[in-house]
Amino acid sequence: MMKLFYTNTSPYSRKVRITLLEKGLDGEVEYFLCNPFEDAAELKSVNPLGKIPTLVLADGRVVYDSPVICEYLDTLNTDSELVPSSNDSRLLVSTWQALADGIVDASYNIVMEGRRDESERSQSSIERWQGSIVNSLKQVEYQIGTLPDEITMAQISLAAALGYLDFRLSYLTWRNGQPNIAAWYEVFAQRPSMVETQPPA
Ligand SMILES: N[C@@H](CCC(=O)N[C@@H](CS)C(=O)NCC(=O)O)C(=O)O
Repeated sequence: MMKLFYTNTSPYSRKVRITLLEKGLDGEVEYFLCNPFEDAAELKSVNPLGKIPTLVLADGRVVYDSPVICEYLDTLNTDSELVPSSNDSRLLVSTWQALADGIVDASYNIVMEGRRDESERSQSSIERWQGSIVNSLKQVEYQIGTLPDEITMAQISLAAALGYLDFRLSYLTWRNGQPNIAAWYEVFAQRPSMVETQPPA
């Protein structure tokens, strides 16, 4: 049995959980709730970075971070090919994943910055991260038609990012000015893997 260190609110963990469900591997994982900022001794004993998601394989090997975990999970069966094996498709999908993960990175940074004492908070950093989210969303709106027809890590990563924007940064109202992304997400968000992994209200 594999073991996944995760939380219900972590967008990177959600990406992995969606992947597990889409690959039909959900039953092969023990889910271990672990807040990296609190009781993280066990997590740190396997991952020196102390970050979630972290996956421990049945043979004890430890896998992180989220793109590496998802790439590994994709090799476990051939039910779907979430990371395409052909070079051009893989490049497209991996770059989509990097863009979506970058939106998550900037969003997560804003959330963490907001938790700092006001005297330590950097407004200029927050504005810079918001700028990169806005720019990235424009790019996604423009290139949404290049998503592969079949489900891949591109769609899963994008959906995890948009879900996190809704969850933590809804004031950015990302749907405004991005009708194509909004229409795409409305359909994708209905997948059971998305519904099951929704962050708590
Ligand atoms: N690039 C990593 C990012 C993982 C990450 O930053 N996870 C956050 C939770 S959402 C975390 O564990 N933070 C703890 C910390 O920064 O110490 C991935 O894709 O897995």
